[in-house]
Amino acid sequence: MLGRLKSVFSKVRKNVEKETKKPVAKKEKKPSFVSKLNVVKNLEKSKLKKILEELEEELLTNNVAYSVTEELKETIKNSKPKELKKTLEEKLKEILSAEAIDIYKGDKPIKIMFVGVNGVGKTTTLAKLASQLQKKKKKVVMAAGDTFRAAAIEQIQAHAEKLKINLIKHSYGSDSAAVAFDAIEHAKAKKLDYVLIDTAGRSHANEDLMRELEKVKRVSKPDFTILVVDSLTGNDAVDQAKLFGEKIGIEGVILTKADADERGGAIISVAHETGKPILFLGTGQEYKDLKEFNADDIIKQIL
Ligand SMILES: Nc1nc2c(ncn2[C@@H]2O[C@H](COP(=O)(O)OP(=O)(O)OP(=O)(O)O)[C@@H](O)[C@H]2O)c(=O)[nH]1
Ligand SMILES: [Mg+2]
Repeated sequence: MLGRLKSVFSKVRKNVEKETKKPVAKKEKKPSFVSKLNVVKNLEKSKLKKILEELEEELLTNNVAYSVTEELKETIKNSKPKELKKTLEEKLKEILSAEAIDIYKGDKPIKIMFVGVNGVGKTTTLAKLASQLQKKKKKVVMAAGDTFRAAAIEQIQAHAEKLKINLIKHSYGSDSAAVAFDAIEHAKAKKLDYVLIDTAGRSHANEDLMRELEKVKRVSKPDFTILVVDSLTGNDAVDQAKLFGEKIGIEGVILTKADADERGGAIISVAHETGKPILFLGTGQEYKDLKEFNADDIIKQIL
């Protein structure tokens, strides 16, 4: 999934290395040039421009946001040619290592609300997390907070039945906040560990729907509001993350469909633009396909 980014970064390193070596051949004629070349930006101007333009284009094509691309270019320019890999490693680490949150710690019941635009994978991800929590011997209740989309309640009910997990549901058209509230009361009465609250998908540009989501949040006071983002949506993923972050407030992000994403840039972009931790990557359609996010692993795959 990160193969394309790997080749982009390996190419820029090779290009810089190639250009760095050139003046060494002319060492006798121009010794001063060699000593001046302590950082990449001292490369011959036209060569540097070409290398960086090529990099920029390739990063943008692979869903790396413009702002991140600019930062990466700056990082490269200021790096010592021989230390390019290390400098990039540090930069990516800085981008990907937002202060972690621990969804396994807190007072019972721990309430997690899933938000995001339509079809990104909220309900599936909620069910995957429910299944993983169950494996950790945690007692979970799910709240069918999507009372809007046709068949949304049946969809989450099917997961609840398959996983043998309690589901609190109301009828279609009812108040989503009330469903969440009832699920929390249920969890308190039964001394459960987790309440996982599903919500209806909505565009971040729809003010009314965003207000409704604010209400669910106000009523349920989740410990963690998690934005679910589809990695395939590219730059829109960044806009979603920014707007949901501003309007609703989020503690972390889950990127889904990483299994189908050949570009990989969404990971870097979303992490950079939100400053929030990526908690998991969705890597398929089955319950097991939710992998804890590990920045070091990702960096190893990129560089
Ligand atoms: N390949 C792949 N498919 C996924 C992943 N996560 C979710 N899906 C699929 O994406 C589709 C939409 O998933 P849902 O969970 O219904 O998405 P949602 O955000 O709840 O959708 P709405 O409730 O309509 O807003 C389903 O077909 C899922 O199986 C993933 O990590 N990888
Ligand atoms: Mg859903």
